[in-house]
Amino acid sequence: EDEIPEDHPRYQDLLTRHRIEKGVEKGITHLQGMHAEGRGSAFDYLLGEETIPSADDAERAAAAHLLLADHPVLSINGNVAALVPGEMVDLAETVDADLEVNLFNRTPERMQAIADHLRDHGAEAVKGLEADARIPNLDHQRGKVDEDGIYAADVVLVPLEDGDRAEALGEMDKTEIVIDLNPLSRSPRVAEVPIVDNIIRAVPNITAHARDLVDADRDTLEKIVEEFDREHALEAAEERIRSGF
Ligand code: PTJ
Repeated sequence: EDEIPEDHPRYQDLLTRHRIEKGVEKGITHLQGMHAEGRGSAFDYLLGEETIPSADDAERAAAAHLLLADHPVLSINGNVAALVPGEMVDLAETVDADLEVNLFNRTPERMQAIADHLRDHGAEAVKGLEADARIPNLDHQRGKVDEDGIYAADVVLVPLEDGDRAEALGEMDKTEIVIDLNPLSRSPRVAEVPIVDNIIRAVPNITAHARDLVDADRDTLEKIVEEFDREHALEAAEERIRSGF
């Protein structure tokens, strides 16, 4: 990372690619994570590589949901762990959420490597290794969750999530917050709060909103949640990608 000059016009994109490559080398990120990153990077280019106003609104609504939750859980996969490990730990601490490793391509080695990586970045407890509950209507491997984690959660943050799982989680009556750069992807389309932004910008911004709102009363938080318009968030992102404004 030290080799990438910060004034390079595509600094953030190069940094992201580098982190994913390192993640693959360390056994954290799946090879498919590189393809996912490539797709995300193309959408980000079209968005102007910035947090658009509708994404900032979504990030504020996400912070309000997480603060209102009884049992919020942040889901971590191989791309999330490579890109924003410390930032996810910070967010978990700020909103008092659990961190749970939940993989599309689940292997015991990657589960362990990611849990260790999160602990290296300051996480105290990491869920996902028990896998003593299942998300209904999903195949055995992908449905594995912790009974006292995602299974019991009322609000879940699932960044870069696969469409089937996003749908199955939504059917479990959870409030789902999805971060995905593709506004046409099924995951943001089934989410109560779709955040169309790069996870690298989105997570620190959710944390900043949460810090700002941490002493707010329930009425204020509920108003932010009610006023958020998910359809508008999806349309505004698509409009920006298609026409550049
Ligand atoms: O670590 P695992 O085994 O759980 O696998 C994780 C990946 C991401 C490989 C797996 O879930 C997968 O294949 O996902 P998809 O179907 O490729 O979807 C990834 C979505 O994330 C795509 O819509 C991308 O546009 C989007 N995306 C990629 N990078 C970013 C992103 N969204 C936000 N920020 C990014 N940096």
